[in-house]
Amino acid sequence: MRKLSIIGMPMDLGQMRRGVDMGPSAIRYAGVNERLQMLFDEVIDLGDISIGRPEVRIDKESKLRNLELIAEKTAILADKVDEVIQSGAFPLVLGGDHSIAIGTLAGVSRHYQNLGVIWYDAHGDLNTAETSPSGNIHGMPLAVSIGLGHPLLTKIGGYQPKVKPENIVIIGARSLDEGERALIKEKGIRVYTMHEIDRLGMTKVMEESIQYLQERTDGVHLSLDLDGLDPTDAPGVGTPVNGGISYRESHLAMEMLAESEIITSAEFVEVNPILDEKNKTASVAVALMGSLFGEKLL
Ligand code: 6HN
Ligand code: MN
Ligand code: MN
Ligand code: MN
Repeated sequence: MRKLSIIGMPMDLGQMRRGVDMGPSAIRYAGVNERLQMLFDEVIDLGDISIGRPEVRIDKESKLRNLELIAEKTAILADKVDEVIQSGAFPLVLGGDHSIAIGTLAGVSRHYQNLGVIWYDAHGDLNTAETSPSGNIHGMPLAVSIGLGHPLLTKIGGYQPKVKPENIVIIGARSLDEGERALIKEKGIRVYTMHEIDRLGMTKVMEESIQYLQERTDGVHLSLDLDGLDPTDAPGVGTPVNGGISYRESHLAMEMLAESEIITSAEFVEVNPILDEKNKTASVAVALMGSLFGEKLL
């Protein structure tokens, strides 16, 4: 029996643009439950994790925005994701800004010896307090997950790292900060930038990524930041970058992941309905979920 559990994480504390906290509502409004019900025996919507309306607080020492709150809320998400996996269901997390991945990965990684991650994003999200140009934690979750960053974040769940750098594949990168580039080289993180996607084509990029992860991991988490797509296809995001992955390429990527059956958990993040055009970006997210979970055209 194929079960899916949806967890909403309406958190906008990892960046400065309000509205991304409405991401889960926008994605539900776009029909996620109905769409996925066709593809699973059971879809359970667990509702949203409560974030409240906390005031912005900047950590004096590290200068990190909302550090303690993010640590607290992502730890709650980690436990929820853990419970879902224990229940035998596939965890699907709806963001929220990308800092929520700190929690998702902390929960998922309890269940795998060699967790793999596909980071579908215009950005690397590999900053630390030292390298971050913004102090925004949504630019840091992948670094946190490999054990780099503020201990309040890296130590969630009591162990680190959550993921080994060599088990990560970044797809769609086109805006990397200097410190992130250095880290990618130092740690040997596999990255398919837009350059590789243009040159090789998405088919080859996905074939290689899937084979690479199949060879070394026992589960793969898909962390899909909607800003990985081109802003013409996904305008409702807080940090858009031109020259992104197309809607069609993204569908192809999701369809190939569905065929490969490697994905064991997923999150869709950075949907901001306030910045969107008639809920287009949430609708794109739901359409991509359809492909990821095995919807067929014929
Ligand atoms: N995201 N690299 C920039 C920063 O502020 O660290 C942008 C991060 C964007 C993060 O889109 O999830
Ligand atoms: Mn991101
Ligand atoms: Mn991004
Ligand atoms: Mn499709």
